[in-house]
Amino acid sequence: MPAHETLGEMLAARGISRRAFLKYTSWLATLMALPPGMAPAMAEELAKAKRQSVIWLSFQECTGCTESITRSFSPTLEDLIFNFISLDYHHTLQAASGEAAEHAREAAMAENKGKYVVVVDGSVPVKDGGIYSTIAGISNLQMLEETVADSLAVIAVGTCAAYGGIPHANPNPTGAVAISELVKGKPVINIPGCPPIPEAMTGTIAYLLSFGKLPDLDTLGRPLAFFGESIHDRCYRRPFYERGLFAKDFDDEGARSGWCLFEVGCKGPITYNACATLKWNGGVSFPIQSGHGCLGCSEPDFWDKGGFYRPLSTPLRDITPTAAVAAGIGAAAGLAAGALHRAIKKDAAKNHHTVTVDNLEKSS
Ligand code: FSX
Repeated sequence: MPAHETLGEMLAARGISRRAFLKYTSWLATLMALPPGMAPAMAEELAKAKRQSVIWLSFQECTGCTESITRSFSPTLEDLIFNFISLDYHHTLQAASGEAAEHAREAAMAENKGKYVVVVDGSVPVKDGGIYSTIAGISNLQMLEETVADSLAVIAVGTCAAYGGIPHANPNPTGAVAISELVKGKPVINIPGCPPIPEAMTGTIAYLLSFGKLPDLDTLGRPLAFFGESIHDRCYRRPFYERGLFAKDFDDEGARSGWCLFEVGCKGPITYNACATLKWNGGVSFPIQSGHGCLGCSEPDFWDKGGFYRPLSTPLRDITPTAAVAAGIGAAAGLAAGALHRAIKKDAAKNHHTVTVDNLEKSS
């Protein structure tokens, strides 16, 4: 795509009609909970936008985040949006290597001073002067500091970049930290998930391009459009939870009947992400639909919290009904637990904090 070409021109050249483009922005606007009528404005602004320079840095990570975004269902308009940006530097995807790659990063920074977006995946090791991860002869810390200095904004993709992730897990031998702990004076958007949902990444970039501003964020810096509701809020197994119908084992009758996975450790009630609505692989499925509870990978310290197969709190387990009264007490327990979680969430919303394992357990 020529540098002067707008997205609208590029789409027209590829045979994408305005109607199809409007359909896409309507979907995106709905997804991001924008007010009615914003879709045409979004289409207009996005069509006028020119290439956005993006510098993508990968530090301590497993490359799952890049795998996720590159394997979004293709070909789609999301791909075009991604093609539309000028991805000037990306450790995994760039053809250039060595000095040529570093020159590309420096050139992009010089040519787009104050305008480029830095996407970071992976955490940064700061112990012992940051020697545990170096690229191009400099520490990750140095590369981050010099790259963000003249940027417009920073997007930390993946749980490693957003909170430290697995490299930060106890005993954290490299002193891994989150990007937001190191970047000062620039806005940082967190898109956690191990890995994050591709549409949460492309949607956030599209929003930045369309409106030239950050989307609404929660207290953890996550776009509310994708992280405003818990997995539990939108889970298709929720009716079973409300009725007190829980799988006790991954191979019992409840599991085979698709009942709620709360008692086999699902972290859906305290995990904020769009897995239950956007799903994965083009909307095919998500872990809970495949029979496994949510691990809570888009929340801070999910790895250290562990307990992947332990229920979150005790009220349901403690009053697990006997067969004789299963129907009555089971339903009541489910309703009580539902009420408890709703009360905690209401308090969280009122006080602008996120429901975590700690405050859920404290309240139980
Ligand atoms: Fe971390 Fe991403 Fe998990 Fe992996 O880049 S969020 S380990 S999916 O790759 O950083």
